[in-house]
Amino acid sequence: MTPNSDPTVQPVPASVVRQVDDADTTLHNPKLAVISLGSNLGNRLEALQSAVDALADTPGLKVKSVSPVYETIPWGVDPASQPAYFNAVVLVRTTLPPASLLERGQAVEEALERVRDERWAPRTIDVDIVSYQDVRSDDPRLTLPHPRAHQRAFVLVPWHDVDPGAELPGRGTVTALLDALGREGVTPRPDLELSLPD
Ligand code: A4P
Ligand code: MG
Repeated sequence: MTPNSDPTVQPVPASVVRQVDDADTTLHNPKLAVISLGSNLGNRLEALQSAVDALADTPGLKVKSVSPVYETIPWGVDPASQPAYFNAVVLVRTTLPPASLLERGQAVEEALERVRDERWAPRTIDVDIVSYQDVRSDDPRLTLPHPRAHQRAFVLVPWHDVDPGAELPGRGTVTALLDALGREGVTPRPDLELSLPD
């Protein structure tokens, strides 16, 4: 189903990870949040890029890194029933509290004309908050960390690219989670690239 699904294809080297200067001090006491982007309808790359741009345009938020793009087999549904996803992970520093960050993510989804019908239906864009610093929450409106992130190579692989030492609060390191889970169904697309707005 994926055009580039050769299992011998190696992950994209970290050198292509888009990153800005760590010395950025324009936000006062920002928190680090990890955001997962997914699209499997319409122009998938354009949707991911629009989401990155909209996040970067958010007051109180700076995009720190943008991962390479991966083509991924739909998770949670019959893989033959939906188009393949493009997935990426964005690291942000933000002074927005978690609820406001979720609201902003949902506004980005609305702006990209995402239609909400059944669960896990194809979508132009999905913006999920994977983690927000070390915050833990069971609130169904915003569960932190994201309750399914540890089971999803399409989240862990690009997250590992942008932050190889990352830890999923309560679940362990991303490296260990990936070692246990494997990278099946997650194919690098080195021909595609997301840019980080200036
Ligand atoms: N919500 C709770 N916690 C969070 C969080 N940490 N981040 C609530 C974002 N939202 C959170 O989400 C449903 C509700 O979850 C929201 O009202 C929000 O308050 P939704 O985006 O409206 O619906 P959904 O995305 O269809 O449901 P769900 O359960 O969030 O789905 P997932 O888990 O996001 O999975 N396969 C591949 N290969 N790639 C993908 O990107 N994505 C999904 C969606 C399924 N399969 C996929 C992919
Ligand atoms: Mg979602």
